[in-house]
Amino acid sequence: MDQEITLKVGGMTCQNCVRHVSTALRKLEGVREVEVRLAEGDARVTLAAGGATLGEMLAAVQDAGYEAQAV
Ligand SMILES: [Cu+2]
Repeated sequence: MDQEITLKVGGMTCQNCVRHVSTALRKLEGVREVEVRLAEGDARVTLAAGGATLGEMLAAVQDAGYEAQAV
């Protein structure tokens, strides 16, 4: 079953940032869908069972140069 996970993302200032964060998350195992919202400063990830861990998602966003934390 798919899971919906929301991450708080800090440091995004424009649509390029949104794209960087989306791309980083989409590369992860089991990620089906990513919706990053600039105004809200969050990312909603739809994840297949057995996919990436929360830690991997946070690390991916941080490696892309943004702050991330679990909600
Ligand atoms: Cu930007």
